[in-house]
Amino acid sequence: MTNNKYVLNWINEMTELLEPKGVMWITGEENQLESLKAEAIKTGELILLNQELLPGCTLHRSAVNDVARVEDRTFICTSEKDEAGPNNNWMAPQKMYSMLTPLFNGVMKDRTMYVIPYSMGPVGSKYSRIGFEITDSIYVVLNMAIMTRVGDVVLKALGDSKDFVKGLHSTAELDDKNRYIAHFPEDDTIWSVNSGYGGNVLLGKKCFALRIASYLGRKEGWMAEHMLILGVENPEGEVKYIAAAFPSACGKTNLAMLVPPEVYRKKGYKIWTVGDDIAWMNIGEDGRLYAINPEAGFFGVVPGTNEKSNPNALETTKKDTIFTNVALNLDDNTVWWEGLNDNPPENAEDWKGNHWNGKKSSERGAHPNSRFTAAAKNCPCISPNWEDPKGVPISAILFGGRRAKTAPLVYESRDWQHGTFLGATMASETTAARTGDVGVIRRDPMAMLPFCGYNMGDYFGHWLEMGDKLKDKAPKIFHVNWFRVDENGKYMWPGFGDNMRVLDWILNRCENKVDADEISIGYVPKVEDINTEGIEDKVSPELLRELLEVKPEEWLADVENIKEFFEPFGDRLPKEISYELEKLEENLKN
Ligand code: GTP
Ligand code: SPV
Ligand code: MN
Repeated sequence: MTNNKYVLNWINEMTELLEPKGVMWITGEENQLESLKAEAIKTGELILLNQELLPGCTLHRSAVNDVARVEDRTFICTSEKDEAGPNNNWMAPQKMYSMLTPLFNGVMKDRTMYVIPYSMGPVGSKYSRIGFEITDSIYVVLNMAIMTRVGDVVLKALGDSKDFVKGLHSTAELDDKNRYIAHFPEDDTIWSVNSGYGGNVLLGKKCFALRIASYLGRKEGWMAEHMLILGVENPEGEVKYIAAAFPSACGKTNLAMLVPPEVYRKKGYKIWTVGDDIAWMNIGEDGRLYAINPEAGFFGVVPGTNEKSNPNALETTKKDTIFTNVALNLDDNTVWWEGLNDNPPENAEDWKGNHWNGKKSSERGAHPNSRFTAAAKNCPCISPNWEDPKGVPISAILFGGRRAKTAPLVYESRDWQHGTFLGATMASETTAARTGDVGVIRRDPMAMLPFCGYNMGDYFGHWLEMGDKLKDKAPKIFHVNWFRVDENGKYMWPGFGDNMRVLDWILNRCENKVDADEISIGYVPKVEDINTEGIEDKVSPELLRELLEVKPEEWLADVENIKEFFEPFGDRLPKEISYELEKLEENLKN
């Protein structure tokens, strides 16, 4: 397959460790992937869905105790503990290798070892990176073939270089105490064992494109971020790009594929999707910040996706999609999930494969973190520039999360340093995308808490350095919150397509077209500058005022919580961030 001696040496070493029944290199050819799919259907690893209604689509059920990322089993293994920081679980590399080696020893005796050469980013872009994933799971192979560019083209692009990430994965099916997702940033290596689920096993995604890449980005002067990328086309046909970091299951895919409200569509506005989860950002020749989407597909949250909330995502999943952990309608062999429609199937199987009557059962049909894996090229609003090797220039960066209170609908930072502080102090209610409690407020800087491959104190420093380099060409930084609730616990803002109205204000700010009020936390919109044409019945000026309200007592409580969160970072917390925190407290008290 390749003469690259670094690749071959490593593959030989791994083959000796894993003792596979056979080895198969993934070439990227359609017929190879098709025959693997057929094999997985035969063994039950995949269920073939109705091929007339959902051509090429399959359903996969993961083990019931293996349905989300496991942050408590995820490690950054650097020589120094401080390098990993208080934001990560740490173990010395040698200790982790020694602990995991016996788990991998002979683990593929009865299985085929698949070798997947893959590229994060368009093959040939100077910003792209190459990785290999060794796995014993066809599900992983087929997902990687959608989520990344795989096969011979990648080997060709690599040539004889030793610049690649070595990923090892085995589903293993051991006791779940033996589940480990270990990263060795100093060796460009990832070892994942005993999980079959998404972010734990699709090693190009969170493991490489965020944890390893953030580490590389700091060394090399670029950024790997948990951000969607979208383009807003105005009636004049100009496209401005926005990148936005929201924590897992907090609305990136939905915002990236937004359908503007009718009043905007009529005028000729359009949204183009570049990416829905990860952005790699570099300073371009003109000194601006450019983003590429390193992925080639979407691994999106299924529940809540419907014709109204996200028609583009729904359309994207109509062909060649792998559904994971949704309900199976036995009458027509299609899939169903909570929030698709009000008509759950009666004759069905739930995500665990148990017989399920959706009209009678009080149990869920789909797991809250059920997912679709679908190709970006099948998305109706995919940007014509989504594979541009130089990326797209970013005008604005958004931070946001799920905050029932405290955070207003939108506000703007005073400058890059203050914007970095906004990111560093982000918080959100936890979701089902990770195992653990749901709905608990936690601080999640830049939505990167589970994904930053090094000490977050240094990460904030890296953000500040990027700002120093970008100077007046830096994107403006904003904070948004679609999730504020009223006293009955109901969302106050309609969200989804109507988020366009907030993007509109943001771009107007970027072009100095509207004024704003400077208050303690930054700039907030004047109520009359948020366009509510067409939703006046839902969003009155009073409601908008409430959505934008900043209550000093809530914010001062937040300040205390931020201090507690920053504490363990000690000296690694940049002084600029401490300064911004002091200034915020002072502003709130005055
Ligand atoms: P990851 O793939 O885990 O990184 O998640 P994500 O950030 O892409 O989140 P996604 O867009 O899939 O949204 C997660 C959930 O939030 C879904 O159930 C959506 O229906 C819901 N959601 C998204 N946008 C909005 C919004 O504007 N308002 C409300 N109320 N809910 C939203
Ligand atoms: C997330 O949890 O942020 C995801 C899904 O995008 S996973 O790939 O599992 O990380
Ligand atoms: Mn994500």
